[in-house]
Amino acid sequence: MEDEKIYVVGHRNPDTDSICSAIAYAYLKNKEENTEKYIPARQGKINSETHFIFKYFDYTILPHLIQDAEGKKIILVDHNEEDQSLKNIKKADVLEVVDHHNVNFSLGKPIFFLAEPVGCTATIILDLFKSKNITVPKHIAGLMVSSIISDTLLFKSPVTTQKDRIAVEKLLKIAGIENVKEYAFEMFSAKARIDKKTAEEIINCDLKEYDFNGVKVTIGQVELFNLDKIYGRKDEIIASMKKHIECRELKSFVLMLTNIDEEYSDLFIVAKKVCTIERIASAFGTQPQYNTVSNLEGVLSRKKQVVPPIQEVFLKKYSVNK
Ligand SMILES: [Mn+2]
Repeated sequence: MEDEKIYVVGHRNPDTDSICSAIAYAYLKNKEENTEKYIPARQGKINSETHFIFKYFDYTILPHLIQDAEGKKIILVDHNEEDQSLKNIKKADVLEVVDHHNVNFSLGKPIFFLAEPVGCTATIILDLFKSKNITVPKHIAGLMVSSIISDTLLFKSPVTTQKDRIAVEKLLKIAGIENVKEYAFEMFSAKARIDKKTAEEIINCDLKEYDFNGVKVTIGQVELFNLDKIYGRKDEIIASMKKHIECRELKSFVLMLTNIDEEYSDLFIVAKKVCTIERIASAFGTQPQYNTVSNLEGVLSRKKQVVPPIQEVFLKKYSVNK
């Protein structure tokens, strides 16, 4: 009998870690079980940073595009929340989860669930390669090290742990990258080039949906070397964000504009109600100016520095109303 396919997939609007960890983990599982049934998959287009990485390592096989999980065997990497996962994920057979995010997951059976508070899924996967005694090939090491560089912003982000640094050191050698700073700069530049992108592409590049006690909010992030060009297109971007919350029936859209050079973020915020914009700004102890919160110094991580304060204000709102 032919082996049934098992799809390894990262989150919606996939970033580099979601794409590359799916590839790396599917590779590991196939080697371990001497099979080809594990298929790297993705939930959408790869971004310009991931595109650069594929080209750099001469990797040409895009993960298989899937959208509906119904009836499929699935392994989740780099996410575990239903809101960030495939359509009908509850109707799938989820076999494993390997992730580095907040755990928000329930299933009616025991599974292999590995979550570690490190900067990147690829860091966890490297451990698994080691524990199973499987060699990391050069191109996989390249994809994995790129994931860690991307998720930790080359160690600038507060999500970075010592384990991520050690993993990068090991993987750089296998991947044959000599100058990590230069390589990271090229990677980030590929992502930061927004000239040729439409407003819709810019806002969709890296966004995640959250359900804060019934309030659906999307939080996106654009990483840039300076924010001038994005402010030059502010009207267009705000319009596109408004359209997005209408289409997906969200309460609000927060877009982090992260200056990775000077290490701060501004926020563009749109919401159905002005008071919601104010509430979100209040999470950062400030008032919004024309849909904008400026100069959040040192704020680089959505997961650690933006999601928790916003979540807190929505929880507060609910406890007051109840
Ligand atoms: Mn990740």
